Amino acid sequence: MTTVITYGTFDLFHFGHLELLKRAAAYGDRLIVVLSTDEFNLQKNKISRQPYDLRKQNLECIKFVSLVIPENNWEQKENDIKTHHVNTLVMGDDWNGKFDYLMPLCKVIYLPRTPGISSSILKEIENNKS
Ligand code: C2G
Repeated sequence: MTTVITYGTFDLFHFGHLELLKRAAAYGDRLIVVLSTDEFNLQKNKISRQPYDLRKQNLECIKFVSLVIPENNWEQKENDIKTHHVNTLVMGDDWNGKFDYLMPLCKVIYLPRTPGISSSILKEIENNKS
């Protein structure tokens, strides 16, 4: 059983998120998504449109997502990797290099972001409509 892990806010879930998760899932038998809490988003200078529970529901509908757990801080990754016996951490390449310090614990892979879509773009569209 090989385990992949990834982290994010996944606000206003969109095809860029799905493409990332789909590619990440291909690196193992199960995919764990560590979802930023509303409180942690504030530390990331992000205010998500959707609350944690709704963002969690969205992710739990995806058949190749095995588990969704909360991301409460920047420091928990090492413990997450050990607790869940993670083989590979996958992130979009906007994070390129940022998690290399975890390489002794697991493989770290950065995948190209899907161009042309982001939660911020969707928020802009929503703002312009209202
Ligand atoms: N992503 C992508 N393509 C997009 C948008 C997002 O591949 N068009 C990827 C990001 O690179 C990230 C994941 O989807 O790997 C989730 O994106 P966000 O919800 O924006 O997550 P982020 O704020 O980057 O949080 O500790 C790490 C942070 O929690 C990551």
